[in-house]
Amino acid sequence: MRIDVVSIFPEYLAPLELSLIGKARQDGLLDLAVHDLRSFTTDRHRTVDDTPYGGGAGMVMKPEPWAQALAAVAAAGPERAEGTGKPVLIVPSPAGERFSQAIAHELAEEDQLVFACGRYEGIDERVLEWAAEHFTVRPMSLGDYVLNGGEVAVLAMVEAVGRLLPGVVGNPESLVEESHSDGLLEYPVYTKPSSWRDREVPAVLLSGNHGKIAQWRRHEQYRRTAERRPDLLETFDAGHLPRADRTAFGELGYDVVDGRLQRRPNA
Ligand code: JDN
Repeated sequence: MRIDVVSIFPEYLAPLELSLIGKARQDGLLDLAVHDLRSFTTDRHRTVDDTPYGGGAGMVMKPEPWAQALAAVAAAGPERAEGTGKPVLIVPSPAGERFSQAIAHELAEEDQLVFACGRYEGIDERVLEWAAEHFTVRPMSLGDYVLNGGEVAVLAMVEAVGRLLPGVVGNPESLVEESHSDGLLEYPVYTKPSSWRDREVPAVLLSGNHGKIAQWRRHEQYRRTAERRPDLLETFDAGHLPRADRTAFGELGYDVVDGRLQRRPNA
């Protein structure tokens, strides 16, 4: 996969040299380049912003440097086979679609991703309209909070996508049993010593009974998800649960109705 990131703070993306993603680049599994938006300006002062039409606080990113940068990274992208779709342009924005594990999996199938990091009050909207001729444009938000610019969101999205690429995570099984891969939060984990500061590891985990351990872990996932993210249970497929799992949900205040979990009144 080819990834291009355009930013006025290219140094902000330095962590992409490290750890798993840095290793994937070294191993040739990921071709990643970071570009300074200012290198696509033509004026003496390398201007990237201007005042907003209609007034208001802050500055807006000028369209022309963005058009030059995006045209350059699209042209330098990988050879595209006939019938291959456009590259995907991801624009971090609090006004974007909510990023998720499902979207990370979609993006991991693409041959080129371009990330456009806005700063100030954002990028002139016409850039996104124009870019739709060359890219599939996806404004994207990590969550309902506001950052100072897109760079930190790009670090998160590149890591989430990069670790799904073939060969990047050493043991692909570690991608299967993790939070959100099955729509539930992960179960709690423990390591040695079995007794630590008068706190014991749950006995079932020391029992050697792998069926019991799997069931305990699944029920812990249900408990945690009900406690911390009950919204995830609204779409959980409860159609084919074993009786013990239905009972576990019953104890958490949920009934199974038409294959869906339903919160019991006054539970
Ligand atoms: O995802 B964000 O919170 C975000 C904030 C800003 C941005 C892009 C993304 N550009 C300016 C602020």
